[in-house]
Amino acid sequence: MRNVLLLGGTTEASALAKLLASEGIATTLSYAGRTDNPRAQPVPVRVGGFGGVARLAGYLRDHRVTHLVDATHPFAAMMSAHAVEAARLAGVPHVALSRPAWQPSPGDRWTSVADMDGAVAALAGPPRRVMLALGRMHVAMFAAQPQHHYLLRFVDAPDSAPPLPHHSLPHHRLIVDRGPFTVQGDSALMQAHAIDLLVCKNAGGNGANAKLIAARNLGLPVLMIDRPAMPERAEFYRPEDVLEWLGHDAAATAERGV
Ligand code: 3Y8
Ligand code: NAP
Repeated sequence: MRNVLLLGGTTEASALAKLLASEGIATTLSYAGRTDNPRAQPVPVRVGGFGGVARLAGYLRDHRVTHLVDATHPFAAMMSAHAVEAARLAGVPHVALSRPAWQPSPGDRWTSVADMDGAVAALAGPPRRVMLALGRMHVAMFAAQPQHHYLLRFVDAPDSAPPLPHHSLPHHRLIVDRGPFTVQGDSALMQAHAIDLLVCKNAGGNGANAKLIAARNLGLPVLMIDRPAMPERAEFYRPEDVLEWLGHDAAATAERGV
């Protein structure tokens, strides 16, 4: 009897949850609890951290999880590292469901930086009108470059208003919106705010690439933050491949008669 724990928070995770529900495969989707109203899912949902690797391994054992699927975002490096380690400790088969990194197309004006610090350093220089499409968790780092006008986009309105003490980012505007976004919407947003530089993570996938196409159409430069290192692991890019992996494995389990 398959019992899947699906670490979610991405478009691909939601697509897989729908597929597993339609196949009648017992699945629990897990959110960290970062947003106020996460998307409803067609499978049972749990919210909140597990409390580290050992506790995640304990969860896998206590809930008789038969397969762990890590479909978290490519920048959720700590969750992904914990998932690999906990699955090994608990002896539970593990696979990742991710998406290929975005590659520049002809006409793209990308400057790649290794990480968030690299993005902050790359913003040294005269004032610009910068769209920080990075969410909320790392915005405070950009206080090191207060000379720019920043357009911020968060999923939830911050508890404190303004989103950041004005002394840290004196010039900023906040948009509260969750993806997936559209090329038309992102183009209009960038033009309305006279954006001249886009900063984003190389998230991959289609849930957030609208801004890249919008920037290309508008001839805007992009500061692209490369992904953090991920542990060695089996990785799929399509929910259907995960289903096959589950089906294949279940057949093997049935053969072993366990
Ligand atoms: C809580 C679950 C679905 C999944 C939708 C995808 C697409 C829309 C694009 C921009 C970039 C950003 C951000 C983004 C996108 C999808 C996907 C994706 C980027 C939700 C969600 C959760 C989160 C957490 C949130 C982070 C933030 C990052 C906003 C739900 C909506 C910037 C990443 O306020 C906070 O603390 C937000 C934190 C981690 C990064 C950050 O540093 O702020 N995602 N995003 C998940 C959990 O609790 O476990 O609320 O429904 C999911 C999605 N966000 O099912 O439709 O597949 O990537 N999410 C980035 O890519 O740079 C927005 O604005 O252009
Ligand atoms: P992270 O930094 O890799 O993880 C930090 C800790 O948060 C983990 O050790 C774990 O806590 C908890 N956690 C993370 N994802 C979880 C999940 N799906 N279920 C239960 N606990 C989880 O993670 P993050 O970058 O903050 O991402 C958090 C969530 O937002 C993930 O679901 C991810 O898919 C989603 N998301 C992130 C981004 C991004 O830019 N980082 C973008 C879109 C969506 P414990 O150690 O206590 O278990």
